[in-house]
Amino acid sequence: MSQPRPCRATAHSNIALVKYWGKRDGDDPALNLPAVGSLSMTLDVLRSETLVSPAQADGFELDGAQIGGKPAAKVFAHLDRVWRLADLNGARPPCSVRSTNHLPTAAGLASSASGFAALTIAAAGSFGICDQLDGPARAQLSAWARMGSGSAARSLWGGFVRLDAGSRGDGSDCLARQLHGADHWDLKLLVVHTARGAKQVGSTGGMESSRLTSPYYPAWVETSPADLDAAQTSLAARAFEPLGAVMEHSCFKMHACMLATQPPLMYWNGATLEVIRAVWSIREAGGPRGFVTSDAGPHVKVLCESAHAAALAQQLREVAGVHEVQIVAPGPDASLELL
Ligand code: 2P0
Repeated sequence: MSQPRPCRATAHSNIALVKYWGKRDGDDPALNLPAVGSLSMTLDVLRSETLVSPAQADGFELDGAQIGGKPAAKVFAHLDRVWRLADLNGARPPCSVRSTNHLPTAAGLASSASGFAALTIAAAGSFGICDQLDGPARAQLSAWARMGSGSAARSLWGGFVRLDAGSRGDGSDCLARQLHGADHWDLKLLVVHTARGAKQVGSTGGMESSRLTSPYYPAWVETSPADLDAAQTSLAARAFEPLGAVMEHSCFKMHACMLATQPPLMYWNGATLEVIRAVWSIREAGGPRGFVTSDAGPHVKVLCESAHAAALAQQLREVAGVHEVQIVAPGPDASLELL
């Protein structure tokens, strides 16, 4: 290959209904193998668009600003990884990477999921590895995206996606797959913003710290497979209450494990708790039913049936400390465009 081709990829963010937290101990860290499987919903409006094109020297632009330092180094290292994994000869040619995040970056809203998925796809297209995302290419790129960021493996597909932890040391059974397309079930996720700006402790360091110090970590890993299977069954049957219940359980187990980490990982703020309590009291009072989840950040995501979304969103906008409530639907597959 002489020159990279200009290619653009779009990948949508995803929110785990059953969470990933922790990496497998003892296997090659470069493979970034999760200790637990996860199940996610891909989101329609929250997405990353990434353009990879030939350049005189490596450059990374995010939302129109030149970026250097660690974030840029991670991007270039991922380009090197894709180059190496594709068995391409010689040195990787320099590339310009231009990304737009249609979501807040590094605030616990899965920007690394959509970002690394889009980067992987755009790089693969640019390096001539694939022209379109057929089934095998999508599965291959999902595994490569995972090496950049675990949750990115799920953003290759739209709808509802399961990522299995697997057990083989080479990661060959750590695979993501689509369980259902976006039209399987008319659900909505309310993204309740309770803060602005980036989170303080990144996920990668946080989960490693939990593995090393949280006494609840072994229980978290041991009980996760049952949650995954229960969620998959409820999802297939479109059984809302059981899906919501297991989703909340997975979320609170993960946060219990985080809280028992030394030093504690507390990603919430006061408004996070107010929103959780509001969702519960509305539900208990027979109002629009929602179930909560939250990630490595202070925002709350509320799963509800479409018919209840607008009314529930309106009530949550009135909770003190809430900046914004977005109503998000299941989103589409990631896509690739040769320019
Ligand atoms: C998830 N999170 O399943 C969980 C829930 C955060 C809490 O995946 O180290 O950025 O790059 O593999 O994918 C965030 O972790 O971590 C995440 P790395 P990633 O969505």
